[in-house]
Amino acid sequence: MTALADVVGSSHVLTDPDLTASYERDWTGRFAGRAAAVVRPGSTAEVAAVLGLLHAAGRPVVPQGGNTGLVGGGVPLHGEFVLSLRRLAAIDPVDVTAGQVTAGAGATLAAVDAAAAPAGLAFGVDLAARDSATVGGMAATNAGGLRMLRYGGMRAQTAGVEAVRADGRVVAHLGGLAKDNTGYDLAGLLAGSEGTLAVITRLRLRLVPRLGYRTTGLLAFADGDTAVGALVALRRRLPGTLEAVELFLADGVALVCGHLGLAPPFGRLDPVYLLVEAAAAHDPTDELAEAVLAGGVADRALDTAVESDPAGRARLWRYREAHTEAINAAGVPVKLDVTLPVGELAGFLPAACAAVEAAAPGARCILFGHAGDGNVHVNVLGAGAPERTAAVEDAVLRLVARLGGSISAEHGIGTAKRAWLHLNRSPAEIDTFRAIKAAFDPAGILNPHVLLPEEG
Ligand code: 2HG
Ligand code: ZN
Repeated sequence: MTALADVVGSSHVLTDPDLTASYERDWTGRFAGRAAAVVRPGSTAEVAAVLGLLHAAGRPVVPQGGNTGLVGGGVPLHGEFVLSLRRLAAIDPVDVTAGQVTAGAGATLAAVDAAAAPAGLAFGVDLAARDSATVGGMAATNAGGLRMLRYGGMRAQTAGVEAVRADGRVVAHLGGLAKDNTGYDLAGLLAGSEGTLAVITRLRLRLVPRLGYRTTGLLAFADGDTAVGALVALRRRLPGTLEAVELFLADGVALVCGHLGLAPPFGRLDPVYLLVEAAAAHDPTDELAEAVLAGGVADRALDTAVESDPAGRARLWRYREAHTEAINAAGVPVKLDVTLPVGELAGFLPAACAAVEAAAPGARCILFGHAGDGNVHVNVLGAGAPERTAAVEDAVLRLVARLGGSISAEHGIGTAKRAWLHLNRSPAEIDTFRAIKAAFDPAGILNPHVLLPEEG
C-alpha cells in the first residue's frame, strides 16, 4: 500500500469501507465484494506505475470507470484491487478539422458530448447513464445505446486508443487516421475486451454532426408482430433520419408510471409501444409524422403521438428511460441483455416470459430495449433463490441461442454470463480468446474473473 501511495498519493489509495463502498457494489446491488484497495491514479504514467507494482506482486486488478456496468464486470467480487480511471477525465480541444477528440478514459459521455457541442459536433453514442458512464468503460464494454441504429456502437466511434498493459507498458495509437492499415487494430480489439487485455487510459473518438432538429414519436400496438411490422416499415420510410426505435411493454410502463406518478401514454396501458426518434439538420417533424401516418405503420398502430418540442419529447422518453430506475426501485433484478434477429423479435417477447415463468413461477418478467437493433433487455424481478435465478438465466439464454441471437447485445459478458459464453462461441473461438488474453496478460492479473469461462 505504501508503494501505491507513493505513486498516486495516499488520499487516492482507499481502504476505509465508507470510502470504498461505492466502488465495490454495482448499480443494481446484485454484484458486490470487498476490494483489497481502491487505487485512483491521476495520469497514464501513474496507471503504468500502479500496474507495474501490482503485476510484480501478482495481484489481480479490476479496472473501473463510472461503475454503471450491469454484468458484474467492474466490481471486485474476488478481493481484487479496483483501479478507478475516473480521475483521467481531461478532454483535449476538439480537432474540428478531423471531426475527432482525444479524451481521457474517465471523461463521462455527457462531458465528451458537451465538449463537442461548441464545434457543432456531437458524440454518436448516447445512453441513459450518460452523466456517470465514462468513455473508457464504454469502450471496454463496447457500449451500444440509443443511437446504435444510426451511428454504431463504441467500437465504431473509436479511432485510436492509449492503453496500459498488465506489466505497465504503454501502447498508444491516437492518430485517428481514416485509413491506417499498419497492422492489428488494437482499438477494435480492446473494444469489448472488458478490461481483460489492457487498461484503456485515453481514446481518440470520432464525432458526428450535431443535428439541430429532433422529433419523437410514440406508437402503441396490440402485439409484438404488428410492432415489428411497423418497425420494418419505418426503417424503410426514414432512411438517413431515423435515429432510435425503442421498445417497451405494458408491464414496464405500469412500473414506470407507479414509480414516477405518471399517467400512462394515451390514458391507458397498451400491450406494446415503439418510441421512434428522427434527427436531422432540417426539421424532420413532417417526415416522421408522414411515416407514422402512412400505410404500414398507422394501419398497425392503436394510437400515435408525435412531439418536437423538448418538453413533449422528454415526456415520451421518460416512459422508456425510467425503466431501469423503476425496476431497481422494485427490487434487485436479474438482467439479461440479448439480441435477436429482427425476424424473431416478436415471437421472443412472449416466449421469454414463458421461459421465465417455467423456471421461476411467479417471477416478474419486464421486457424493453432497442428494437431497431433487435436488442431486448430481459429484466426479471423476484426470481428468488440462486437455483431459481440460474434456471431463469439458463432458460432465457438458451432460448436466445436457439433463435440465432446473442446472449450479450451491449452490456458484455462480465461474471454474469461467462458460464453461457459457449452458447454463442465455439470451443475454437474460446480457445483463441484465451490465447489473446495470454499474449496480453500472461500473469492473468487483469479482470481475471470475467468474460472467459472458468477453466477446469
Ligand atoms: C438501457 O437500454 C440500458 O436503458 C439498461 O442498457 C438496460 O436496465 C437495463 O436492463
Ligand atoms: Zn440498452
